[in-house]
Amino acid sequence: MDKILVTRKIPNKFVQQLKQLGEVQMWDEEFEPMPREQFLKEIEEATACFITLSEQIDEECLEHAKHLKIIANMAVGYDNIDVDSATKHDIVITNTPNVLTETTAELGFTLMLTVARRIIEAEHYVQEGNWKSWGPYLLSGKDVHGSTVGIYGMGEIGKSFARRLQGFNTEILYHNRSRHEDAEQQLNAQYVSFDELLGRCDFVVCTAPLTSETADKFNASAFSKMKNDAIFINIGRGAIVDEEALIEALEHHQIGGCGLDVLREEPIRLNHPLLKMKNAVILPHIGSASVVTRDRMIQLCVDNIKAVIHGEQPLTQVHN
Ligand code: 8YV
Repeated sequence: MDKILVTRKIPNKFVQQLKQLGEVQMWDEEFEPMPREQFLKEIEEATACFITLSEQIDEECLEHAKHLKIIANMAVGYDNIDVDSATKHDIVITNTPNVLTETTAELGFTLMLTVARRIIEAEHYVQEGNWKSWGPYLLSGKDVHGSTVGIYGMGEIGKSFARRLQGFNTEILYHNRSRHEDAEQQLNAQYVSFDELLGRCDFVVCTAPLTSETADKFNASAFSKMKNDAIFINIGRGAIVDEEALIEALEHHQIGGCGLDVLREEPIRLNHPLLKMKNAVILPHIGSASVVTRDRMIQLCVDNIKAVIHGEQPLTQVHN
């Protein structure tokens, strides 16, 4: 009988589907990852494995996975997986593209407006009893409408973000490793170099995946090229940003503010300097977190596992 390892507690409706395919071994915690040692032990017997970003799939893990045919990653990003090694071990890797595009772009947009209009500061101001009177520039922020917005990473989420900008009368610039003529024609997005994007934009939004090309792309040099009141948003991956350089840039008013849904180290440690900065809004990696989208992501993982166990092509296989 096939053994299916699930490294996080998922709703029973999905467990029931997996039980039709084999014996299910599920880690019973929703907010805590399975300890690495236990994971390495459990994966030895598994034919299929459902994982989240908390699991690192490296050579050590793959060597333990003697019977494994598929790893279904509950995320579109798969920088937690050594895909080349997995391919050598004949293990199929799948991710969850498309189903989360709109929800993730929506979170990015929320974050941009939140930082631009200083919503978190404003809410704290009210909660802390500071709202005594009205002032001409009280908590005044920055307009998105009429601004220039730069998208770094014009994949599906980048395009979805650009679609949302259409109602805001913005100039849209983008930088990507390759040009996207569909985005240029349909969304009026203009392809520019990375430096031009940094220099011209009022908002710079990173939606890129983490790769060797994007790692540390937003470093001291990048922040020094941005406008002093520019707002930086990251919904891609934390390691695309040199956080020390970002903190310096915020402290020295090289940029105006930032909104981050992804961090180099997740969860962020409570004494992290970014948490003390008024012009930084930090979220706990909730880009795709709507109930409907999380359901769709889990269902896609289940469908991929089902296909591989039945000897069919998975729906969304990752290739390097
Ligand atoms: C997920 C994400 O919420 O899909 C991704 O790559 O970053 C998010 O949508 C997260 O990865 C959960 O595993």
